[in-house]
Amino acid sequence: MNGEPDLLIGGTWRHAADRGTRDVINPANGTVAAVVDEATADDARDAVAAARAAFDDGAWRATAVTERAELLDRVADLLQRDKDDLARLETVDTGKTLAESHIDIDDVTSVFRYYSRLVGAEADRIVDVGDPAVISRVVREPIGVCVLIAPWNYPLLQMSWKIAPALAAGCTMVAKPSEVTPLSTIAFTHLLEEAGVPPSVVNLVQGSGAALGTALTDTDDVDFISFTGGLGTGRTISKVAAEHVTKVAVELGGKNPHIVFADADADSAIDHVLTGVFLHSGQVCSAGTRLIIEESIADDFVAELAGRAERIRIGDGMDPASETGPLVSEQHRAKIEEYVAQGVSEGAKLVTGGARPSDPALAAGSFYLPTIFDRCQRSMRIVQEETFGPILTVERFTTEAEAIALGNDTQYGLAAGVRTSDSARGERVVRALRHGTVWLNDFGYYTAAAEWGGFGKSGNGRELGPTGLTEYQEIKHIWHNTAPTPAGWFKG
Ligand code: TXE
Repeated sequence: MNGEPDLLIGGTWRHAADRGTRDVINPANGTVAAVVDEATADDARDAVAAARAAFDDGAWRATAVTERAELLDRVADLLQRDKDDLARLETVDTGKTLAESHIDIDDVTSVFRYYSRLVGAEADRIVDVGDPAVISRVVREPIGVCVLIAPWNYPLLQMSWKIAPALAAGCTMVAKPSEVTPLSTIAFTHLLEEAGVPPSVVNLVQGSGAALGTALTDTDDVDFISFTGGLGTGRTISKVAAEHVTKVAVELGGKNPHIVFADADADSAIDHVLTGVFLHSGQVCSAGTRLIIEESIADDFVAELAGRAERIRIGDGMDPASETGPLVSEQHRAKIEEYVAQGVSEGAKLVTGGARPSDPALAAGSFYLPTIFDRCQRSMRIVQEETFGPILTVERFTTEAEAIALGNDTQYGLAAGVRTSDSARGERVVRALRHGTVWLNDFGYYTAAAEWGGFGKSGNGRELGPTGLTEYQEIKHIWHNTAPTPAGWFKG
């Protein structure tokens, strides 16, 4: 960063082979926040080769589980020691408020603590095969070399969901943060070294997915690819990996319904719908971007919501007065503007927003107003496609069956919210929704101990929870005959 080498390959920090760099932009004001090394495809190939050699060498994967668990705890301690610095980097890079970034670093810490405890408690499974001479057991072993590709909305958090279980399992890895937001991951990789991660176990490259993707994924040297990002990229990676029969886990975002029945607690419903969609300016894979509301309360609810949306304080994430920051980049704002124009042309009713803020103090940043479209139809692109910005669409229903049908009417299936004071109905609707996480009378919360991932085109595989560790493991059945005798099948 800023002249220091940023690529960690084979235990050595180095610059890009062609000395290429990238300006990392602070989206709150358009200034250059840092200049980082931009890896070449050859750098990425070197990183994969280093991870391969470190795995095949066997020393890391043979470390005692207790040793790896202690290492994860040391990482967690260092994260807390450097929390303020890491949070500042995250805010400068993504635009999110400093308060959110602090929460992110605490969440990253809890992921390391969780996998430390979980891997330390793992036990082999003994299988009774009906022969007292045979000890049959099922053990878990590291899957091998992992490529970990993260997006820009929760840069360190998303990366931690991959690195923590990969280390816990005994894998080696190449991490690639988003080229838009690499700063926290670079700083964090230094912490991993400080915590005692052996050379070549974690390798770090940053650069554009288009330039590095082939080197990272189109190879027999990688055993597992964990990717979080857009649907199109997830498809590309899955196709390439299929050629090599490489295991892939992909988390590809969502178009998440928030269903509000007329009997829901109004105050918390309005508050959670607002937070669910406008937190981090909507750049959240589980953002509740589709309000699906019972017709009888819809007019009043939307009017109240619009008033609250207009009072959200937008500004530089470093300013403690800001409640939400800018979009991650000018390019991303352009995409949001296209979606808003599309919504208008499709006939949705623009209730509020739909523009950049008029405050001249925000003119240099990629800010956009919280936007609400009422009277939306399920066929509209703004209802079906992940906009990944501060856009809420409103659809109305009159029956429970209709609410469920609307909630499931998406190619995605990452998350959903249901709000009702009728708990029997709440349970019925929760079970009927085809989404990976469903909140009943709450929204947005998660824990390191529970699985995260999607149905449908939100992806394959799960992160977090016990399954988030299993993804990084191969399962081996060991059959040990302690008193061998001839099988006696062939008589000659
Ligand atoms: O994602 P990309 P983008 C959604 C959201 C957003 C859209 C596009 O709707 O508007 O995706 O965002 C790397 N081989 N989500 O374009 O390109 C890339 O460098 C290997 C949802 O930023 O998918 C980055 O590190 N890697 C989401 C990562 O993939 C490749 C979070 C994600 O970038 C690659 C972010 C390739 N061929 C966006 N091409 C979520 N699920 O939360 C790109 N990359």
